[in-house]
Amino acid sequence: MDKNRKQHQNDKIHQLERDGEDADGQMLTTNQGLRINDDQNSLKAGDRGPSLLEDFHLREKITHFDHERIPERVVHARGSAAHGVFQVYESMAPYSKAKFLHNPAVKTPVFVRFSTVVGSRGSADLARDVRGFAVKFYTEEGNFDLVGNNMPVFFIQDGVKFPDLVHAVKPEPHHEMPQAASAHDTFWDFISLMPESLHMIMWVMSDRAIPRSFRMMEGFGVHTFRFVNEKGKSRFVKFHWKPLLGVHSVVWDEAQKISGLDPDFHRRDLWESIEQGNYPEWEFGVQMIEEKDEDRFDFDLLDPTKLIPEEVVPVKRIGKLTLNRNPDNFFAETEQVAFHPGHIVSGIDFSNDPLLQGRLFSYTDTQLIRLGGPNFHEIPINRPIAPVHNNQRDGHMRHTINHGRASYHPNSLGGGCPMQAGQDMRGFISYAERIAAGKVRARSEKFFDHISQAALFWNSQSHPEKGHIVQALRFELGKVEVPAIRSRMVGLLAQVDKTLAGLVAQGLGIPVPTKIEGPLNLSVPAGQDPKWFQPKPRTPSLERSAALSMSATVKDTIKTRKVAILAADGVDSAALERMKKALLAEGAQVKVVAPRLGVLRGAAKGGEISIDFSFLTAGSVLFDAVYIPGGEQSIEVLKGDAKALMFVKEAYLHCKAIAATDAGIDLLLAAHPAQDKTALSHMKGTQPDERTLLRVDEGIIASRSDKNGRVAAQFIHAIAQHRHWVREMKDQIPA
Ligand code: HDE
Repeated sequence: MDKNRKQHQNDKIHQLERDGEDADGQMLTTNQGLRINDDQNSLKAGDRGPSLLEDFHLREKITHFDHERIPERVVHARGSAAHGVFQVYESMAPYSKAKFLHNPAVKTPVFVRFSTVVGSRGSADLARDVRGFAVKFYTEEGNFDLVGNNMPVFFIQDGVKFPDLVHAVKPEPHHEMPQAASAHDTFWDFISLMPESLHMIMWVMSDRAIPRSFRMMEGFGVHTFRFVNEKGKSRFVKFHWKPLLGVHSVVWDEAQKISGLDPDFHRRDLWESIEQGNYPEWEFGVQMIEEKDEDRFDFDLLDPTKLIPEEVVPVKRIGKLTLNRNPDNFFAETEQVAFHPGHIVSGIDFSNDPLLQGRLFSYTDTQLIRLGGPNFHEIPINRPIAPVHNNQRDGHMRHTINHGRASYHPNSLGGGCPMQAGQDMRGFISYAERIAAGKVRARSEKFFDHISQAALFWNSQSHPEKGHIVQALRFELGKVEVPAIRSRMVGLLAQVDKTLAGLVAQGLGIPVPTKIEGPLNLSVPAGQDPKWFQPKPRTPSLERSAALSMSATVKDTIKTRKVAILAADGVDSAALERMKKALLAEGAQVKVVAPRLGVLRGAAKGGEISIDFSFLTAGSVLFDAVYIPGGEQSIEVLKGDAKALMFVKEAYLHCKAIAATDAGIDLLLAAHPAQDKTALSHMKGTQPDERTLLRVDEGIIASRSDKNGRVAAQFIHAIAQHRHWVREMKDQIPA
């Protein structure tokens, strides 16, 4: 067993190992355990004859192969997962009787699956999309699944609209295009008729939809849940995951290029980080609301298109999630894991959010078709570590061999077992919410303000973030073919913000409609006649919320960031090694990229450097920053290499930190977009005061005489800022 696995044993891992298989030193057998003598030739009548039906090995092998696939998830098909642990910081017993939230010494095993929503199983990781963030806690009192997303709100308010939403966003049914993209007519047709989607649309059009890494995104339970304590007191609760590395994203141009260069970018990042011991971490946060305060908000707590601003109810950080072990087998674990928002433990309960209520039906139902029957809870990854005893029996692929005659309750033949657990024995009791209502198909009128929080999100974004939202909408609506859909959508955006709508309209070359084209979606306020619904005008009670912008996120670390060092034969190997050492000391990863693979000869005697990637196998979009060491000969080669020039140019246009020393500055100049050349040209061939060369605010750190090693320190600071958007204002040239 490797070190990583030994170090991170927990109750779930022990349990999984009972089903593990290891072929080291073993003989090849059939599924019946018969040793196979020849796996190269089928059984034939003569060496040129037809194959014989008798060949049970051939038939078994091919039949199994023919049945290897199961239906992919109808949504969230593309995913990646890891094992880990959760530990609470301090006992939450005053709020929840859930035992796994009581003892800070207890490490609860978890399995976490991240996903995109729209694309199929083989689609690219960097699609513009919501990311699933599903956590299965294997608690000693049963499994608790927190099946959330990386955005705190959702497109729709009621589960009954989910099939419509998914049909609209999936590839169009007549020609199955486009794959893993919302930029097409059916999606925007639906959205433009569903004003309740507007808040979520702002999130999906923001850079949150193209994360830098799963390790650098937030997670949200989305719906309001309940905490219930030992005394039966209930509080409403919203769940949050806060990444310790901060929330960071790539830019759209980059996302599209990553999808070509490495469609597994997020999957690889998660896998490699765990293999390298850089365990991804999140803090678990809760916003708790007293029952008596349920109506104090200007939106309904049951409405999943609204969030509770952190300024209004702060997020209390109550524990930490650490992912420390990759799965052994993708299919057995990541593909077969079955999450369900209805898997809860005593101390946690549901609210009446109509979207959550719809989900409570859907997830078991979907596993029946996807995993083939009602025994999916017996698949190793889904099995709780808490004991399971009940009178459910049989069905496809039953593993458990239940002993005894009695499979019913009450019984006397089995001594009345298994017994119901009283409250004092931690039997689950649903929260006894009082409900006095008529049975109606309706939603509360408080759900109808679709604009205020969309505007709150927009107003809370930094200038560059706003620019990216405008560009995303221009891109998405630009791909729409029916002009009326574009126009209707711009009309809705105008309800959120006139400037936003104006900028999008300008990119599309259309006017902003003066009034919303009706009728939009039909909706029925409680107790009233059905009517065509128009969004209520916005009534914001809060203008801005800092937590909604990524600009104020963690920016004091370069841990796990990937830095490319560009070099060719004759590179200043001493400078290269010096920079590499400084970056590694801060926890970054450093890769040498050169015109070819193999080993480089350094300028100094004896300096040999191994190359990690050639310009053919890597692009700047796979890195967070670039360093160009000097060495006249190396720089001459790189200047003549179109791919090396493109590498630097792209890194510049994607606003990444770039450092160059000595002759390295000449490559930077050669690759630099034309209009900025004047700003940099004073560096060429002169020895000016170093201060003028350190353009730290723009993330460009260049020096022809780095005697005191200032470049490394400044470069590290610049990488930690993630991106230097100030450059974006100057340069609109796509790389
Ligand atoms: Fe899901 N969703 N969903 N969903 N969802 C599924 O379950 C569904 C919703 C989420 O990594 C499916 O096992 C309905 C909101 C995640 O395996 C399916 C509705 C949120 C995952 C399903 C919603 C989510 C799923 C597909 C509206 C964020 C991936 C396969 C009523 C809070 C879990 C499966 C994994 C998966 C149905 C809305 C998150 C079909 C009907 C809101 C992270 O059952």
